[in-house]
Amino acid sequence: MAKRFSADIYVNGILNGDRVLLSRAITLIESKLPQDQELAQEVIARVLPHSGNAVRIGITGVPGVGKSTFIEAFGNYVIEHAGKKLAVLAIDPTSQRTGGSILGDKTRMESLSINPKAFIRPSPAGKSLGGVTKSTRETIILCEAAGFDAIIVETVGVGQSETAVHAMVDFFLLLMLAGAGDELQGIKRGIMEMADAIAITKADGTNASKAKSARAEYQNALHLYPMSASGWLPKVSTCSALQQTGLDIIWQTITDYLQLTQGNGYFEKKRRDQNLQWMYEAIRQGLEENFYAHQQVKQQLATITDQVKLGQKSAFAAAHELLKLV
Ligand SMILES: Nc1nc2c(ncn2[C@@H]2O[C@H](COP(=O)(O)OP(=O)(O)O)[C@@H](O)[C@H]2O)c(=O)[nH]1
Ligand SMILES: [Mg+2]
Repeated sequence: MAKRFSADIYVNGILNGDRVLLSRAITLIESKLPQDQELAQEVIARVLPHSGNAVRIGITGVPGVGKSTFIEAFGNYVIEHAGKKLAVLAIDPTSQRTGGSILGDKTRMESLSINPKAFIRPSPAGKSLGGVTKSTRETIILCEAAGFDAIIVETVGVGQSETAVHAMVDFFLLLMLAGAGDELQGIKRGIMEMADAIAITKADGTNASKAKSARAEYQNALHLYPMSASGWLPKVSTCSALQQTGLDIIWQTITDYLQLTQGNGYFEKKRRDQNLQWMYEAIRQGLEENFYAHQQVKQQLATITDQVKLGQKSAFAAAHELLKLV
């Protein structure tokens, strides 16, 4: 077990932008030990008033679309040209198995990972999507309190992770390849609808013209969607992380979006709604944890599971019986 400091040390460290203590506090958040969780919650509560000042950007796209390479190039751009301090987090409930997430390919983020104005943190291992989501939300708060004013949350685009990321960011960017076909890219209708911008990646070399026509195609497709409550019309652009082109347009799109939604109140409303959603999810998770930790549930779960398996009890009756124990 890692050494545990007092809450004061974590809080002061974070507020002073101490990266080591920030990292340690995130480890605390990710820990399953009840003592760690208790301390983590105290630290979060105390730094919370200092959070909320970053632009939170979600990035998704199928494996191979170029997320890691893009985040490296775009991250450096945002630091250099917008003067931001950037934290890069990931939501990847599979990272333990595949090693596929940000630090799995740290080589693609070599320059960003040594940039003193960047902080890169991989997805916590060995957690369910719900667990990863909770840790990442809390990590956003700590990073903001530590002075990071741009947060990128990457998702590997499996299962429900896009929805989870969408629910914790201000701006959602979908990366797509030209000519790969929607099915090939695993793009379910819902994901394009969540996007505030789409960037066609790898728009360089022989791929440049294909990327350009894909851009027009997707922009047309987006016009068919109903106008979002934000009043924002999603933008499609092309970029090349390799040649570092199109990054400025994407950053400009994000600033345009912020200007519009901060002006019309949508930004604040979305943050408030997300906050409530965090609360309800925390309640649901707390109830579930309490349930499974309950002594009588622990004692009877195996027996009742067997009864359901053998058809001696209906699933509904079994659930009801167990729920009554708590
Ligand atoms: N030509 C070109 N190749 C790229 C570009 N961005 C990424 N790639 C390549 O695409 C592959 C997948 O990139 P990666 O960033 O690992 O994708 P991820 O799985 O979405 O994180 C790698 O071989 C990259 O070198 C780009 O802008 N142009
Ligand atoms: Mg990657």
